[in-house]
Amino acid sequence: MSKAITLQEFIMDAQAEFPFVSGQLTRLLTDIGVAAKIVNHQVNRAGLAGILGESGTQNSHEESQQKLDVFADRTFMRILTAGKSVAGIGSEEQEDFILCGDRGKLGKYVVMIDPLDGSSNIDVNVSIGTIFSIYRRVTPLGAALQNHDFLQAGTEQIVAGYILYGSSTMLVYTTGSGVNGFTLDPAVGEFFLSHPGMKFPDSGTIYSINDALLDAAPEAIKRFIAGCRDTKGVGLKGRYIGSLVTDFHRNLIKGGVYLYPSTKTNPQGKLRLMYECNPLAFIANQAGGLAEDDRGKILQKSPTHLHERSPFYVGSTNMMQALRSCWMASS
Ligand code: P6P
Repeated sequence: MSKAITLQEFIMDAQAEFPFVSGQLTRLLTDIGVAAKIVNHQVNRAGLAGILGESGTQNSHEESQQKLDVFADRTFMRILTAGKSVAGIGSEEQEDFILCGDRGKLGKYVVMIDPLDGSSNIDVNVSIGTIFSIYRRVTPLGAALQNHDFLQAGTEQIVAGYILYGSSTMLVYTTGSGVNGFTLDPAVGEFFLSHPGMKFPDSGTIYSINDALLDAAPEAIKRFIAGCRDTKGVGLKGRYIGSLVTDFHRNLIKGGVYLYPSTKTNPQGKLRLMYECNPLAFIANQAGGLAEDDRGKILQKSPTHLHERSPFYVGSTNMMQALRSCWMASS
């Protein structure tokens, strides 16, 4: 029986292919794994640790922060800063970019992160997740970080990944050479390679959308969902958990499409471009799927603000092409 490969071994093997690298990315990926284990431990005991519920504070979007939101944000900030590979961090839980100070002065990377997405599900024990993107800083090492170090198009991502705190805890990420999934074995506190070379099935039977948005959504979305429902026995299923990482991961494994549309009241939808849409779009593309907004490609968008929103449609190629046909038919 072949030896199970740990996340650390996988990361080190990947670095060996690039003999002249500094090792900062290896350290950064390792740090993400460590932070994930610490957050996972708290998520798994949320009901016991007095860490359920609201923290009494609000994030920059005036959304009440769950205690675990704050814990996850502080944990990733602390560990990524200590690792000295990161010069700055953009987080859903922080109004502005966070500079990593002296420790980050020679850091080659900036990180965009949603520390705990779907946190409104914590108190009802539904799976939640962390989503992250890694970019190379644009300004020279040692120089003061500028906005354009952070506000890069999704095509510039070096790494994108998510942690799913579910029935098991998984770390799924890509460095641009495919998508690999690692499952945490809590008995030994290690992530082991469990899902090498993850691929979206070309087609799927699942569509994921908040049905309450449909009346206010674009005609193309209404047309697409009507088509999903008019299956004449094909048997498409509506599955929507309301936790983006969980909905995305299920569709990645089984085949399907997730839609968070623009609406009349929210023309840019709800999801955030930098730390929700772009990382999952990079992963989707690397897994043979497609990801778009109302006008097509999402990774090419030039961001103007850390917290800007974007309509987001992502999933199996054949289903996304059917959605494209609905946009064409509605134009
Ligand atoms: P709605 C959670 O707040 C989140 O950002 C995603 O995890 C989730 O897919 C979406 O919002 C749910 O939004 O409007 O359907 O409750």
